[in-house]
Formats: sequence, structure tokens, C-alpha cells
Amino acid sequence: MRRREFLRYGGAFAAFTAVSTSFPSFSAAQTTDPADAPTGEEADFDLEIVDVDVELIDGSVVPMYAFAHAGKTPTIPGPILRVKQGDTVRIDIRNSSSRSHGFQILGQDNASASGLDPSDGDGEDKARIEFVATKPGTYFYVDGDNMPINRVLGLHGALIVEPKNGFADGAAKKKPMPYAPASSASIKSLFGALGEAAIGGKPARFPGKAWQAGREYIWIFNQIDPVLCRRVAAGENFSASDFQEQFHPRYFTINGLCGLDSAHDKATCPTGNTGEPALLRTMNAGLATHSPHIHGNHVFVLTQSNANGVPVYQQDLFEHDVWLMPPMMVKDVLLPFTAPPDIPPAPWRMSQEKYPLRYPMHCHNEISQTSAGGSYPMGLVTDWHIDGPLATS
Ligand SMILES: [Cu+2]
Repeated sequence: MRRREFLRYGGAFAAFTAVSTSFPSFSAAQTTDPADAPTGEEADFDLEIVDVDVELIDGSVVPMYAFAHAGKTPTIPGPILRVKQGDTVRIDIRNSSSRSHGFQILGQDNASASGLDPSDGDGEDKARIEFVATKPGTYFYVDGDNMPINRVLGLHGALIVEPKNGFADGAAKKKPMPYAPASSASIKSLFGALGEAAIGGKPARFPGKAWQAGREYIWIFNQIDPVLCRRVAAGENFSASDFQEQFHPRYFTINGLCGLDSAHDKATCPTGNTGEPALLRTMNAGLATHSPHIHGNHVFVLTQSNANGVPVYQQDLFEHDVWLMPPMMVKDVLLPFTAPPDIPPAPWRMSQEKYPLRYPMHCHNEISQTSAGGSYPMGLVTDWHIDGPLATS
């Protein structure tokens, strides 16, 4: 068992930022040798489950659980796991919490382990899961035991499956996309149109650049009920239905952060110039339904997870002002970074509008805009910024 760790608000924030921006270091899973034997091979990811005390935005502290890279600082959400389609992925899980736990990737076969007792600390007790990563997209990993309690109490994170050949323009490879070309004709057509030139007298629909692989943000939503956190930590056992019935969240988080902190977190706040489209991988780990809404641009909903957590590529793409995120929903959306329609290109003889343009993302489920029972706007909200004029490739 690992000693209970204290996640200071700024500390968790820094760790999450580091994890999200250093994804190339997770590339261990990106090569697959067919001769690889499963037994005795090194794991691609070595994860640990620990008990933590989390400091919230108002300075109050709640007991939760968290994932960590083994021996490293735990974070809520857990570390981002990035793999490539077709890879054999091995994940080791150690349980260093005081309670029994499990691990499951929703939407991937053979990717779960359950009933892991607290380890005795000799480093030997670990479960191994091994699976072949399928369909490119965004997946939830969670503690699948004691659902939904352990998940809501912090044990959730994102697994990203990248495509082997993700280009909308075939051999030219100038139009990367986060899925295989065969995923959906409309998605392929949208990624093909990003950064296109004006054709004849027709203005370009998305002037600027093509989407660049890695130009993406992950938004994981959750809610925290401090009373239930404390009752679980005190040893109380709940049925799923009792927990859901008594769940009265007072904090609404995005990547574990609230309000001002999420707006100032570089891994959470999308930034870029006009014409630099970004992918948002949005996920709801909690029990409340959210309705994220963005000012300045509309987003295109590209994927939506089905009941098993598998991403379904959308055939018809719509521009959304608000997109619905029920519990456990995963949706990839494209933020096109087009010039907002109400921004004049040359007001008052200036060559352009003053930058940066700062826009909010806030949830339209109004209670989620508060923390601690009313502190506004310290809930599920962040910013996105257009830093400068049209970027050209
Ligand atoms: Cu608004």
C-alpha cells in the first residue's frame, strides 16, 4: 500500500499539463514486432492506483482515488495513454490503494482486470492486460469495479488510439486526420477541406492550414460530491443505485480543474491562430449530463461513443453550438478556428482586429458553472483563444 498522497491543486494541474504535452514519450506502444511473446515482455504502461487527498478550488480537501504511472505523481484524470491502431498493448496495474480495485478500457476487447486486492508493497503484485488496439478514436479507461463509484471518485482517464494511415488525401499526405480514411466519407471530406484554397470564384470554406496530428485537446468532465467522498473513505459501502440517488455534486471539473484554473491551464485551453483547426476529445466521467457550449465558433461532432464505449464515426456532420454529454459519453469534435463571423477584418482602419480574441466554453447545465454551492463561475468552464490572424501553411 502506498501512503495516502496529497494532491495540491496546483500540483495536480502541473502534473496533468506535463502528461498531456509529452505524449511522444508514450510511443513505446507504437511499434509491434509480430515475434513479441506476451509473457515476460515489458509493459507499455505500468499503472498504479493510489488513495489521494485532493485540494479543491476553494481550498477544501476531499479523499479520492487516482491513477499514476507506477511510482509517479498521481493525477485525476489519470495519465493519457496513447497507442496506434493494430498495436499489441500491454498494461500492468498495481493496486496501492487501501481498497480493492479494477481496470477496464471500455470499447476494447480483453482489456479489463477486476478484483485487485491491495498490494503488500513488494512490487510483485500486478495484473497484466494485453489487447490489440482497434478502431482509432478516444476511449475511456476506468476502474470497472464497483461502478460507478470508483470511477466518479477519480479512477478514469483517456486512451487514444491513433490511426496507422490517417490521411484524408491518400498518398499526398498533406491532410492528416485522426481516423482511418475509410472511417466516414464526410469526416474525410471535412479534413480534406481544412486549409483548402479558394476554387474559382468560390471562397475557401476553411482558409488556413490542414489539421496537424497532435493538435488536440482532451476535456474530461467529472463531478465531486465531498460528502460521498468522505463516507466512502470512512469505509461505507454503497450500492450503485444508493450512490447515484444520494449524489449531490458541489464541484464540476474539466481535467480535474474548475473555473479560473481550467481557463489558465495550457493543456485545457485551446489556443492557435485563425485557420489552425484543433480536435477536442470530450469525455464525461461523472453522473451529471453536461452540455458544453462554445463562443466564437461552432464545432463539428465527428464521433460519438456507443453503449459499449466504441466510437461511432458520424456520417452526417453538423455544426453544433452545444453538444450533449450524458454520463460516460465520449465525443470527438472539431474546433475549426475559423474567423468568427462578427469580427470585422479591418475595423476603424486597423489592419485587423486586436488579438488575442478570448472566448469561453461553458456548460449550459447552469448548476455546473458553480463550485461549493454557488461560487460563480468556478465550475465547468474554460477559455479558448484565437491568438492572431489567418495562418497559412
Ligand atoms: Cu455562452
